[in-house]
Amino acid sequence: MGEPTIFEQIAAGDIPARIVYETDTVLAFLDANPLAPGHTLVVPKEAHERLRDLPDDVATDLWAAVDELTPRVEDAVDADALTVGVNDGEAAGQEVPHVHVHLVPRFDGDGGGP
Ligand code: DGP
Repeated sequence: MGEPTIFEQIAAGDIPARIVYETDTVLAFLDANPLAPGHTLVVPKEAHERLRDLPDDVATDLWAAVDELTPRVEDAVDADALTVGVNDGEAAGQEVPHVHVHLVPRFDGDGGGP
């Protein structure tokens, strides 16, 4: 076993984070380097590096949480839309080797986006 990922350490309570949602298998917390107010990361508690590595039950729980959280995050910051994304692999910009889904609130005319 390798070193626990930073997101496993957050799930274990060893690193503080602004946790906004938790189930037995999934955690969501505010991104430490937000692209917009309310930028949230949704992660499986179990560490898997790539989407392709997720067992079916973990993937199901992760996407169910994303589905539940998208309206909540958007409404919480009164956003007009959300960018929902996964950097799946280093060449795609993935810095933390633990699957995470970005929920980035978007505002009319904010000029951002992938
Ligand atoms: P990515 O480039 O897709 O791997 O995004 C990693 C995100 O993780 C980046 O937006 C910043 C965030 N992040 C990294 N370390 C921490 C941390 O210790 N706490 C929190 N809350 N977010 C972190």
